[in-house]
Amino acid sequence: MILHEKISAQLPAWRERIKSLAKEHAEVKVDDVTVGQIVGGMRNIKSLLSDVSFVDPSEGIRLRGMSIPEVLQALPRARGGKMPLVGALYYLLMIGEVPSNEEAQSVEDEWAQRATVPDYVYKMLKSMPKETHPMTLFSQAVLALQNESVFAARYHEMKKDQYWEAALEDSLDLTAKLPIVAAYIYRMKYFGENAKPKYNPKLDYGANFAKMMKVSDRKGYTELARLYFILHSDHESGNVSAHTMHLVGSALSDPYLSFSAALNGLAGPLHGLANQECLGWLIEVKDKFGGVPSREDLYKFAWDTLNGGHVIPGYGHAVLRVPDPRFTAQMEFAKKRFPGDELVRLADLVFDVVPQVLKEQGKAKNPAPNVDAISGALQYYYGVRDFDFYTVLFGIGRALGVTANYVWARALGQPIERPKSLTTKMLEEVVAQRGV
Ligand code: HAX
Repeated sequence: MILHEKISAQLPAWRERIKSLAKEHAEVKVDDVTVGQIVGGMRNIKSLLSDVSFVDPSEGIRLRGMSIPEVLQALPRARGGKMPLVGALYYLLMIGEVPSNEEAQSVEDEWAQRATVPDYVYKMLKSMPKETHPMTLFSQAVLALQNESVFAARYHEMKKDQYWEAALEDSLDLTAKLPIVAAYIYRMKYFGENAKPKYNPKLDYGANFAKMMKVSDRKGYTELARLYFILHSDHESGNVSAHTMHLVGSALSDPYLSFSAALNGLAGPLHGLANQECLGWLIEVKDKFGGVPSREDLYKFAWDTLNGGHVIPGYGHAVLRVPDPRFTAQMEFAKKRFPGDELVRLADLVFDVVPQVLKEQGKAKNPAPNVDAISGALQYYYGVRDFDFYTVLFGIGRALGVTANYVWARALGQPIERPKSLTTKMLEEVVAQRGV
């Protein structure tokens, strides 16, 4: 298998680099931790290691060193499409190199071979109460699939340096099954259908997802699915979903257990659920004003949201200090394909007004839009209008980045994570001793 071969070839050199850092340079200081960071959600403490992606606050995400426009330009495209193959992105995340067409296709082929979901998973999903949130169903399905984990089955017979191979098997299996599970949840929950979605091995990952979702503009939605999964794949390792995957995986919980936990973090309104919240906010504006409001009306509405004690979803970021390039890529997609769409025009106006409002309020360190400010509007355009499903879509994309990180964490023998906590009294004593 291509990913296995390529990682095997790279491993000796990577292991040497990590060994040298751990053995010869362990005492070198990287950062100082402040009281503000400890009481402030560990913001910006440099304490995680990932070579898969990096977020530059003034520029945005780089996936294996490549910016979003570079990724969209350089990766092999799906036949007849303008967007790259999702398999090409997975290759890039796993291997750190832009694949050839054949290499990208071989990842797509791996997925096609593994794209089956056991019956008991469908039965379990069907038996849940109707009102269950789709993210709960999605996370449950991943947990149920844990039954199939190669990592868990082989754990007792594997040596430590073989963990990554089982992790790679699980990662390919899991990522192959996620679009099927997600499409099943969508059709079951909102359309009352129980047919098991069928993955067509002749189509790529994005095209299969569009087919299984049964949207009316399949061609357009195929391109959006490819873009969406690529943009949502990774955002370095400190965000809640990626960090959860890393933390749980560090206990050698297999990729299914770890990813189910990551999804539970993604389901929080300050993280992945923000796309659902954001579209809800846009529609509230649209309904209140009977369409796209004037600048003045929107300005007042944004202030009302803040004065009501709410955040404006889709704006602000813990690390970024500029408009998120993932927002920009989605906005460009929408403006190219359906510039007259009311929600897209509204999202554009919000982009013009809300940063100014947040600046005036003076609290948010970053008044610019993040990935969620527009993603729901695009789904809405293609007829996927059940907001609470949007975080599931995010989850499919996020699996690509966090499983690549998981494989490399096992390959490089990253240890169990265990930071140290202090009591409030201890912190106060530190402050008193320093005399500040
Ligand atoms: N609207 C109103 N207030 C905001 C705000 C926004 N969009 N963004 C930040 N603030 C406020 C914070 O609530 C905080 O207020 P308090 O001091 O009263 O607690 C203050 O500004 C400082 O926050 P910050 O340091 O700028 O931001 P944080 O790192 O604490 O939080 C968040 C980052 C993304 C959680 C935050 O900007 C937010 O809540 N945004 C809205 C929700 C959202 O869009 N989330 C999705 C983020 C992207 C993502 O992870 N997607 O999955």
